[in-house]
Amino acid sequence: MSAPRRALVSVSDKTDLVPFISGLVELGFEIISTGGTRRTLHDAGVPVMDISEYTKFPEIMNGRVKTLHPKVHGAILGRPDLADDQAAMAEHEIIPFELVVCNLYPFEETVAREGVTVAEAIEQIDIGGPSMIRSSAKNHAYVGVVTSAAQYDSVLSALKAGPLSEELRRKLAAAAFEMTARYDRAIANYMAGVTAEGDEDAATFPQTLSLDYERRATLRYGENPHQQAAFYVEPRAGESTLAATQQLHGKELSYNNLLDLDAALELVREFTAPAAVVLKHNNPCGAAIGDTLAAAFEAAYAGDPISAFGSIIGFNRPVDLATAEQMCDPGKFVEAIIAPGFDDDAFEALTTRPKWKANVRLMSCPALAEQRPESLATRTVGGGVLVQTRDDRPEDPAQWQVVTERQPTDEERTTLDFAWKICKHVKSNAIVFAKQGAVVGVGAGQMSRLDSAFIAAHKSEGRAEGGVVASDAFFPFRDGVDEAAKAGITAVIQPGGSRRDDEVIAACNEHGMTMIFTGCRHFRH
Ligand code: 93A
Repeated sequence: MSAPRRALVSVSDKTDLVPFISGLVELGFEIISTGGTRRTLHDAGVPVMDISEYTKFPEIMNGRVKTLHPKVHGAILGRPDLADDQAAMAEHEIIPFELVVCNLYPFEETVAREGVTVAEAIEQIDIGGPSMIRSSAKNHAYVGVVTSAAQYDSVLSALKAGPLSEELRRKLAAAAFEMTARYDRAIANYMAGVTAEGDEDAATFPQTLSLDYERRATLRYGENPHQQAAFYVEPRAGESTLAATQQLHGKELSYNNLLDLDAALELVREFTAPAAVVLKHNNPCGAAIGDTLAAAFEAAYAGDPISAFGSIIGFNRPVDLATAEQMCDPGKFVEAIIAPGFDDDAFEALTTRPKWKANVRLMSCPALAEQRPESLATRTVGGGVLVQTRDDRPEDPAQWQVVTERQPTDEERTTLDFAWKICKHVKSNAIVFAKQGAVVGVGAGQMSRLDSAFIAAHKSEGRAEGGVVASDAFFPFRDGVDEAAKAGITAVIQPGGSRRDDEVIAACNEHGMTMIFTGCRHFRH
């Protein structure tokens, strides 16, 4: 008589377990389980044998040792068609498992909870489960290993058609090793945090940096059509991140779209008043706040309508019909829009009226206004990764210093504050001209601050009269300020800290300008 078909089942997360295991029983499987799993199955009327009945060894130490037994691992690792293994199995009354169903103690969920002690966390480190999973995955030539409820349906239907194929067993094994690797990475990260207590550097920057991201999508191409690309996301990405954003409509997102959408998201949530930002190549070419979203959009798009053609738009309020109508204007072309949501009539307008209606990507991020969860910003360099904390220190205008003879007017102060927020999101050297809550000229990514000032002045096309300028880092010479004065700018905001601050302050006083030092630089390389 051939050995019975056996499945070993030991799961912490019992979601969808009963129908799956009932299906196995119908196919003739005998089920062997650990304490809690056995109880769940037994209570649901599924015939099941306790693991200790098979091992003849009780679960001990409050469950710390329940499956760590040679009769369990022999039954998983044995190769029934090998003479040596066969002899060992016969001698020790080991019956092979065809299937192992196991998921692990919820370690990550536990340490994510507020106020969890180290002892509680340690108790949630599963030892027996990963051992069984790794044994099964190693011996996948004979054993199918199921590590997630998401696999139950496909495994059961495959089994209904016959024994699991080599290909499926291999896929399940790969998924199993992926899972245990992540599980151990989470434990290692937690332990590194525990041992680093009091050592701020080590607490922020773990000894080993694991980029444990999941592939969300392969993209049509990268920055250019000859480059391949994919989008990976953190499994626990926060609600306010690009990863949590839903595409409601439009063409497939490109690599560059994703970059610009992220930049739009980060920029627009700087504002509490209704705001619109217009992004091109990762820099804002327009941005504005207004009494209404439609007014903000109109002013933002008007900042640089030529550059705005084919742009990515970000809003910090759900898009309403009035704003959508503005965007549908025949002279405008929008690639993608990100907002906390879209009113029904606005959605209808954007997806039926403009020429670009079929393609425009509509992205919804309901939690857009919330701060991005604390995380590190990474960037690759040849052979390595640079890591820094985000440039998200809250600004405190109470600490800003007016360094000129003239104090800013209320209107100037509001626009200086606005321009300073924009400036932080512009590639260095960044110069932003703004007026009445709207950007009128941006000089981005130049190798000299003066060139950025020239460009901002050129872009403002005479509209900077009475406006303000923000500079992401100090003016090293007075020339940048002189250039702004020529364009009609009356107020300046910048970090200060140059050896020639005196020269720059004197220039402002000469021009009758007012200037604020923020004491905080916002380079963006
Ligand atoms: O404490 S353990 O590391 N020791 C073990 O021998 C062991 N065997 C299975 N944890 C162990 N398990 C885990 O118990 C499984 O990975 C599963 O998550 C859980 C199922 O326990 P129960 O069936 O009692 O609910």
